[in-house]
Amino acid sequence: MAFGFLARLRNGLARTARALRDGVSGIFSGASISPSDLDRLEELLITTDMGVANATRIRDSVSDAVRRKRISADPASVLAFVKQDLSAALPTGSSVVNFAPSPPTVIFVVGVNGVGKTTTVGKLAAFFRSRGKSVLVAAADTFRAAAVDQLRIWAERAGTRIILAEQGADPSSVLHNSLDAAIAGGEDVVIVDTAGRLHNKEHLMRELEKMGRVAQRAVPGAPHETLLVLDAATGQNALVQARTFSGILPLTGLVLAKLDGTAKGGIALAIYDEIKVPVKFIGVGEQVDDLAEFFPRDYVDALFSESPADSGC
Ligand SMILES: Nc1nc2c(ncn2[C@@H]2O[C@H](COP(=O)(O)OP(=O)(O)OP(=O)(O)O)[C@@H](O)[C@H]2O)c(=O)[nH]1
Ligand SMILES: [Mg+2]
Repeated sequence: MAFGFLARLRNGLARTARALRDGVSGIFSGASISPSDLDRLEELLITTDMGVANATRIRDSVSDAVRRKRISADPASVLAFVKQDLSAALPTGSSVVNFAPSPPTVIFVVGVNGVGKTTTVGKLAAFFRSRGKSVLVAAADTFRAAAVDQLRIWAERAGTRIILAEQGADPSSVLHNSLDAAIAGGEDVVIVDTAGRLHNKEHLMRELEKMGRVAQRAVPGAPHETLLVLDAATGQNALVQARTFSGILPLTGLVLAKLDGTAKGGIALAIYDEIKVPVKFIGVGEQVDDLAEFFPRDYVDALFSESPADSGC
């Protein structure tokens, strides 16, 4: 691994961090703070997609802190204050993966088309492999022609077994075969790639429900995780998807993919506030190890760091 986890996270969030730093430097001159400065701060925070509630709370507490002379009006003090405010609102630990009491642990990876499901399945496979687990991936996206080949390449990269299917096969039968193979082979984790697009939303949801029943019959308590992948670059739209899916499927966690390509990294914080499902992983690139467990405090640190990209690394 070229970078340690924190450097990777900082690199992934560099665009958001830079937008915050440059924005705050452009607003606060160090002398005094006017109401319009506070409006601009609130707008800046909203552009990172951290949510209106967070942005308004921070505006008010910055205003209050300056009035009480607890902080001065220079950019560094304001940034440090905002960071502290956000950190205080977050839990310290990460939400860990729910492992089955006895293997295999079954993980469904769901989401609308193009958000990064298949890539996440590949990265998750490598993540569990690197922690000494044996992994089998199930190519249950039988809807899209190239999906199986794409997943096969990821399985090779991650060094895991894969159960393939013909295009158009029943996803539930692929799942069934995969679970049989995992039980017979004593695999620790089965990660199931699913289709993002079926004929319509009802069809997609029915298919996922059916897969849930098939998993439950084969392995007690399965699926142990149903992870919804969201494309961080879609900002508020990701929130809408999270609300829709969580109303239909019992989600156990979220994966925020493509954080590296966006200055809207605040979305992880808005999701924390609004959706009662924890973010468990974040995707910060297209390589096999560009996946990290989500630790909220580290995340906020990275949002306010001078990124490695800036220091020429
Ligand atoms: N920069 C970046 N690109 C990503 C990340 N995750 C996925 N991608 C890219 O996003 C595109 C779509 O990813 P897929 O994994 O195919 O998405 P999907 O949800 O499986 O798509 P469908 O199967 O068509 O629904 C690919 O070009 C990926 O390389 C990420 O964390 N960062
Ligand atoms: Mg896919």
